[in-house]
Amino acid sequence: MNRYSIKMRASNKEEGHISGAEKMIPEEELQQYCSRLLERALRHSKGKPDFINLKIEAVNEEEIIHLPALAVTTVETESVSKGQQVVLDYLRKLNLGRAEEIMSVWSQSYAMRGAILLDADSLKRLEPDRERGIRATYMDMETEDEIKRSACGGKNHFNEALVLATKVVSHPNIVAELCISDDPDYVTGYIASKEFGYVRITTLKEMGSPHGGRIFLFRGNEKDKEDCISYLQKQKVLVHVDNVAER
Ligand code: PML
Ligand code: MG
Repeated sequence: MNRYSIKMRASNKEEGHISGAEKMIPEEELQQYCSRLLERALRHSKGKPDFINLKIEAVNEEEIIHLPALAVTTVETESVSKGQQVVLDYLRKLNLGRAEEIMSVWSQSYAMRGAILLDADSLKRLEPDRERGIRATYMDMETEDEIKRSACGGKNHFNEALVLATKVVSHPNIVAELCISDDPDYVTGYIASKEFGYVRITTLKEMGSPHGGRIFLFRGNEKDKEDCISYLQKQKVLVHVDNVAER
């Protein structure tokens, strides 16, 4: 099967980054997805873009690795502070001694297109370009389910985030990922790790807030860091989302 990667990003002068998306789809679906992603860029709750970039590249099937999706747990929280407490508890369960300090770095990711890559112990930021951050790319979901397939051109926060988190935390040097959506009308966020899977937290920010971003928590040496950045930005990954386990 001939597959193509599509990357969409949209921005404007006032807001900066507005929207971004990743797909890796069969050639027959290329036209349909380009128009869906364009639609998504034009109708985003963060604002009207004055710049839209659609990048399309052929993908060699042999380069793709296939991963099962992380198991999913949902924690219902009725306030932002309770949601943040859940994240803190998981950071501690992962033996991350500087959990509060890690949480306080999160806000530095809010205006970035990519994520912060943070040394989990020294709390040093490791991205070569700190304004842009590290963007995990070249990934999509793999599913036999026709309904999921046809829905995935529009934005499905959960499916897309589960795919991204599965790719990210599968790297041996990533300890965990933290995410709050930057979409003003979406308040569910998560902490993902190999140990605890994908833990959704239903309130991680106030409704209406455009502040969101990601931290990838890393543990390793300089060589591991180079491998990790290359994996996050270049490795092609398809994530099976059928039979997602609920914890
Ligand atoms: C985003 O806006 O890209 C992040 C979405 C987080 C999804 C959290 C969830 O619903 O599980
Ligand atoms: Mg967004």
